[in-house]
Amino acid sequence: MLSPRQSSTRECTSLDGLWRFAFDPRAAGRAERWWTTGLPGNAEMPVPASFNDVLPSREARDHVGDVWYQRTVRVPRGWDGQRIVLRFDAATHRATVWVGDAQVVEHEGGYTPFEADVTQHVRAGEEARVTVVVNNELSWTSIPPGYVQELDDGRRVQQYFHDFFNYAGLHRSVWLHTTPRVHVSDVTVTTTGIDDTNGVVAYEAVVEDREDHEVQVTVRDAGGAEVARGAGHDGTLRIDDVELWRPGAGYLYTLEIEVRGPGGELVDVYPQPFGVRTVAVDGHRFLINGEPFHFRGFGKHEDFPVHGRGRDLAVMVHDFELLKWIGANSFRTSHYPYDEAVLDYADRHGVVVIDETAAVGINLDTGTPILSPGEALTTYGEATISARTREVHRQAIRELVARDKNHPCVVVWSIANEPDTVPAEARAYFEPLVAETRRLDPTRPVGFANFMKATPERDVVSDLFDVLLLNRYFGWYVQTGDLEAAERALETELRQWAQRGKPIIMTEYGADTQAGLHSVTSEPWSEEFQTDFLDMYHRVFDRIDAVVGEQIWNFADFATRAGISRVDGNKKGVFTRDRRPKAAAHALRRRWRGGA
Ligand code: BDP
Repeated sequence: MLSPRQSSTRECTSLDGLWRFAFDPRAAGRAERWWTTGLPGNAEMPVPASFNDVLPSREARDHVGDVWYQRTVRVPRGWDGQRIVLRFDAATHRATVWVGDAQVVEHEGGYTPFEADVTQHVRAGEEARVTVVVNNELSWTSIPPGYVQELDDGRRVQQYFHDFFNYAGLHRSVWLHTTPRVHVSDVTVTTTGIDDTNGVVAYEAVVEDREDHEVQVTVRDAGGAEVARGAGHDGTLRIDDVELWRPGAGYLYTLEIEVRGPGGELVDVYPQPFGVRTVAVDGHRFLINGEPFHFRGFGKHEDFPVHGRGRDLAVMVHDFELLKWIGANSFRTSHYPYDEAVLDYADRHGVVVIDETAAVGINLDTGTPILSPGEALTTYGEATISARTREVHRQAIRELVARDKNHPCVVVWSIANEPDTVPAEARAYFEPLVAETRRLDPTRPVGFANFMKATPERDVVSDLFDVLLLNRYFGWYVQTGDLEAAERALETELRQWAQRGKPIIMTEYGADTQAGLHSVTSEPWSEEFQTDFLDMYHRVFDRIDAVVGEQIWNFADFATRAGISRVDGNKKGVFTRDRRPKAAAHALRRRWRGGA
């Protein structure tokens, strides 16, 4: 799905700001048709933001069920005759939208965009009422999964198997924008070859209602100069003296797609940024533009006080600057697709991204107290993770690839985090999903973040994937505090994985650390322990050639639901939740930047 972009034929207005808001735990609004009557009460809610921590109440934080957002928007007078589109960058975890009294769209999945053609429901120059019901429940057929527990006292409690708070609401921007009736509705740009001086890219543009219309494309360099041109809705283009997109130097071109009518008149123009770069796996090596790449960075979260998972450009830029400060060159969008502004920024600044779906917690065998469901359930089964879940997961992969395929920063698709890949059923579950990901995008390696219990002897799916993404906690969840034993266990297992002949990227390793807690004897939870723990992992990585990536868990402390192993959230951050460095941050900076 294309990002809304302005051009000489397209206009865009933001619907971000304060919206009317109401909690609706008993789903009364659907029965009472609140989209026709307005919302009860006088609460207001900022968009974008998670609603949970904005209002200081337990009910708000722990709300399970529907919440409603409503506002009016005046449609610009000059939009008469245009196709008008209402777009949500995300609604977590599902939403139904009305314009006036008409339902215009429904969407499942909390981290990918959706839109509706609302031309029939609005008039240029007049006001329109937009109402959205957002539901935050996780079920056995949602991605991520969960279930709602009904307590004896009538309360409903959301249970889930992932270790981050179930923030919800309109986390990302809302847009009203125009396109011409005949318009570009999709574009794919891929690099098909590079040599010392030239790059060849293939493009494919989809144009709606394009009878008698022609497509022309122009490639412009970062300064706006034309460097290649072509015609037709698909083709290949050669860029001489090409400037490659490289880690640390995110050079971007723009493919300008023009649709022209029968008389040659300009009907639509859509500018699509892209980078020229290749990605490949060769034995143990991970190659970007044919050169070995070593991932240094973190698993992150979209998480910050008060607005939860809400889009925040100040925090986003600050985080990127901290990545640069510490010498990181990459991160993983653990554990869901991030706001598109994050990927746009990474494209421009040459930051490498492992892009992950929201399929986290497909695992009822974690054994960790924070995640275990408390009942003896098996991961795969008719009543738990079933073929129906897999179809929702498949759709989540489709929407991720559709949104992010043109981002040069994205070099790996991670289709799940720590699923249960020990039982035989895991193979039947994952085989079609891997095939689907490759079909959708044959140009990028596919992986999933492997859980500690799925050792080389026990895991039944890793051979299906191109890269081995491993999450390991030797020295923390096992051999707690004993870094000597942990070092031996880590090295032994990594050497086993290395025999598979694929690149290994360590996508998680880390220790909870209370900022300000110090210890002469390097006790767990102290800043000294976190530093020693990471040093130990790095010693091991440096001894094993197959390890081509180190992404620490986590960039910053983040919110989780309450539990006996979480004190005000997960503390594995190298930065605190408000982005102050722990001692490990300085140690990492020395490793990753040397003297620089
Ligand atoms: C892994 C998960 C991650 C958790 C982390 C932890 O992938 O989401 O936050 O462990 O326990 O299991 O800190």
